[in-house]
Amino acid sequence: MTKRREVKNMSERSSFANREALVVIDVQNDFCPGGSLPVYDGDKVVEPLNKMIYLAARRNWPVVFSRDWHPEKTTHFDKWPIHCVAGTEGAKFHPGLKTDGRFGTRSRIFQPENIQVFSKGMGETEDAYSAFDAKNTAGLNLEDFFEKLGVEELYVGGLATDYCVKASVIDAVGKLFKTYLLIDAIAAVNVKPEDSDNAIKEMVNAGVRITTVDQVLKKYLGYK
Ligand code: VGL
Repeated sequence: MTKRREVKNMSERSSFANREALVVIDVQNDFCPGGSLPVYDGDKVVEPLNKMIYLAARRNWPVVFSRDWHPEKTTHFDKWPIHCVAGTEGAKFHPGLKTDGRFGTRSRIFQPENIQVFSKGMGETEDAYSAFDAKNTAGLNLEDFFEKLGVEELYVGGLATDYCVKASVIDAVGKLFKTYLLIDAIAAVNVKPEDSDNAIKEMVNAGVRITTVDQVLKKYLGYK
């Protein structure tokens, strides 16, 4: 397979291109305990993802938060309980998630230059499991956003392993991003108990690389 960096002429890119980016999938109240479509232990992803957001802040990696942002009426709710209706409490990000990406003290602040929310599933017949179906407030899709920033390598975590994480990761690999799944920063819906394992197998077969938050922190910051 051609490497992503061979797809576009490098000279079109900024010399300050960010090679890596963090993608946080759908860490919203409705997918967490107490929500309308709760993932068992869904909120366990918040702490490891905050560590990754800290790393992104330190290294100035772009950070993307995707979110389900559904209309009140959608065929998506024929398949699922009503969840993540745009503007509702359930659609908000988990309150513990560091969505501003801002760390440090007054004298030394770290915050990624590019930290953005991408919304999906706004159409009335749209499932939009994949973050690559999402758009930011300017109407830009995720692939074009990464292309502009020179991003080639993605670290992905969030909810849920067997739906939106899987769909996003498989799209990412298909679009030739070198893609890492943060195995300790995901959780599954598990309509059937084996769904999580099967989803991970599918992602691995598609070409994702498995890693842990601690491994990534060690690689880039030299400690956990
Ligand atoms: C999701 C089921 C329905 C997810 C979204 O975010 O994984 N799962 N809608």
